[in-house]
Order: sequence, then structure tokens, then C-alpha cells
Amino acid sequence: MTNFHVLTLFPEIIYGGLNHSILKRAIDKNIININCINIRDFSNDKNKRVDDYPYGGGYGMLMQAQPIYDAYKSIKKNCRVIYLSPQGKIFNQKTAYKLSMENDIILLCGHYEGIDQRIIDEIVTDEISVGDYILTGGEIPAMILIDSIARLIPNVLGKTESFCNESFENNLLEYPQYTRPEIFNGRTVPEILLSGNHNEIKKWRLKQSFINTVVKRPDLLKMEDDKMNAIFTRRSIRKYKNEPISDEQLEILLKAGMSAPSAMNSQNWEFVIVRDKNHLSKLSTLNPYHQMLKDSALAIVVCGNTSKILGDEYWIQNCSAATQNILIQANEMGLGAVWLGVAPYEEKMKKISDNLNLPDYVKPLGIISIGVPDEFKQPQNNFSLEKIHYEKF
Ligand code: 21W
Repeated sequence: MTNFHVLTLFPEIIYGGLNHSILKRAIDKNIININCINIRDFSNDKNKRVDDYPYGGGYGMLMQAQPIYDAYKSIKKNCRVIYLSPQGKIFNQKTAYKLSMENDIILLCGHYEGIDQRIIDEIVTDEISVGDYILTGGEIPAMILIDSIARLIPNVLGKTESFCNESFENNLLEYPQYTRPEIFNGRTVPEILLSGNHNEIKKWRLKQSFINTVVKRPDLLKMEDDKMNAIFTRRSIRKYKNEPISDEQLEILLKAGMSAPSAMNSQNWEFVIVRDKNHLSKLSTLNPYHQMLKDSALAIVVCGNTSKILGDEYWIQNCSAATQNILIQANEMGLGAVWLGVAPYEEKMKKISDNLNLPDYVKPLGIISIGVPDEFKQPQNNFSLEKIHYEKF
């Protein structure tokens, strides 16, 4: 069960706002629990006051430290304490996902002109805002957090409400949706949705999502990572200009490959360079997926030397790391590259081994096809929170 402890002067706002529909069901099923602590109950003042004038002057009132501190102490949980504040980091889906892994979350709602800074310094672990506009207090923001976090907790949403492939997951907005009737005020439902062709519908929806995002929220398409380095911009390039790659460039690529980490530092890789046009054409015929080799400037066949005693079990990992280093370095140098798989398929490995006269103990992992790029691909953001599992799957 996930416990949301809300420190507030207005518990009725929180209880009133969240005890409906999906969240009510989750509360009734004991999946989540909302526990409001009324800060006023912890006032030591005979009139139950919790606010006072700011030192140094200025307008408005501030919430005092003592009642908030005592209310916090009453929870007796060592967990995140989130202060809802216009100065906080702006809340988003990623933060909601992270918080949905917690068992207890304390939400501190300010009111009036804010709270005594010493409370923030003393107990607050995160300061979160819900957007750049001014509200009257932190209660509605707290409800926003609870609502968005709760629906990510397993079993809060029913089967039909599931949250796979949601907006923001892939940094795309949602596609337009339609339900009955087929014609409303003369407006029809897009024909493709009535076709029953699920593959085409999927493609159409993705395209609509993309168009929607370009038009309404182009900012979502920008990489959120401020550094667009060679790792993030690297894409598989399969079309090349008929231009050569110099010996100097090749040497840098091989240096990058040989800088890869290897188990027990065995460095048990071997690189076979193919630059002869006829040889590249021949290589391109050995596997139907390797046709781009005939247009590439060069191929590096990355092989594992399994004769070494040390670390030879890891030749695949070592050679894969070397391959990735070469791909990233190629991108860094403005070259285009793609890796073509060979291992672990025996018959594919045999064809390459025969072609290159590899000795028995040298195994071809794959081929890197490299050239001056003749296609341009946008960086891709594959980041997916669903692939991240904490502590246990
Ligand atoms: C609004 C509190 C304005 C304080 C220093 C000197 C929580 C919120 C709130 C509120 C001020 C959130 C000042 C987006 C929000 C919230 C109430 C300004 C004046 N400070 N996210 N003078 N927007 N708002 N204090 O308003 O509590 S999360």
C-alpha cells in the first residue's frame, strides 16, 4: 500500500477532491491510503494560530515552523517530504513514475504567502511546482501529484484503463479518438478506423500523434537531454556516397574499437578490413541483409580470438563493446555506419570465415559497414521507464 501523508490546513479539500471514481476504488481496495494531517491541530497557540507576520516586513502572512514541524514529527516516517511550491522543479510524468515506487510520501501544502524557510531547510527533500502560474495554496498541486502518481501504482487502473503506450511516454501527444455515432453533426469518423486493419490503424495513429505533436507541442520533440553527443545522435546509416575513407580516419576508428572494455582486459579482438570494391561486393552477397556493403567505403569485420586462455568466454561481449565504440566514433567523425550481425549463426559465421580465411579459433562477430553518409536520420529518443526495474523485476 502506498501512503500519501498530506500536511495541510485544509484536509477537506484533499479528502473531498480525491474520494471519487478510480482513486476511491483504489482507496477502498487498500492499494493507496490518503492520510491528511491538519497542521492546525499542532498549534501551541491558545487561539490555534499557525501564521504570523514575516520578519523584515512585507505583505501577507507566513506559516510558522513549529506547527508544521510537530505535524511532520507525528507521521514518524523516514520518507520523501515534498513541499509544493511555485519555486519547485516542474512536475512531469517522469517524476510521477519515480514517486510511484515509494511506499510513503509526505506532501507539505503551503498557504498564505508561504512557510518559514527553516522548515524547508530542516525537513523538505523535494520542492515541486505544478506549472508557471500562481495558485492560492499547495492543496490542489498535492492532489495533482497524488492523482498522477496513484494511477501508476499497479492495480489502481483496471484492465480497460491501462496506461501502456501513453502520451508523454514516447514524448508524443495522443492521436485523435472517436466513438459512436459514425456521423456527428455531419462529421465522419476517419475511414481507416472502421477498416479493421489493425496494422494500418496503428501506423495511422502514430502518424497522427506525430502530426499533433509537431503542431501543438513541438518542444516535446526536442531532446530533453541538453547534451546531444555522439551517443544520442548515432543512427544506423545504410546509404553511402561514393567517397573513400582515408587511412587516418580508419586508424582513428580502429583505435576507438581497441579502447573498448574487455573482460580481464584480454582485448581478444581482431579486425579484418575490407576496402577492395570487388571484395565488398562479394561480402554483400553472403547475406541478404548485408547488401549495403557493396556501396560502403569499407567494412570492418570484428572477430573474437578464442585461442587466448584468459577471458575467451567473453569474446562476444568484448567484440560488441569494440563494435559500439567504432559506431560512436564513426558518427563523431561525420561518417555513417551500421553493424551487421553474423554470430551466433553457425552457417553465417562459416561463410564469412571461408571468405576471409579465418583460422578456426577466430570467430566473426559481425561486420561494420562504413561510408560517407547519403541519408540523414533524426536522433531518436528510446528512453522508456517501463524498461527500468528497481531492485527486483
Ligand atoms: C503562491 C505561495 C504564491 C506563495 C517570497 C516573498 C504550490 C503552487 C503552489 C503561493 C506565493 C504550485 C513571496 C504552481 C503555485 C502554491 C501558493 C508567493 C510570495 N515569496 N505550483 N513573497 N503554482 N502556491 N509568495 O502557486 O502553494 S505548488
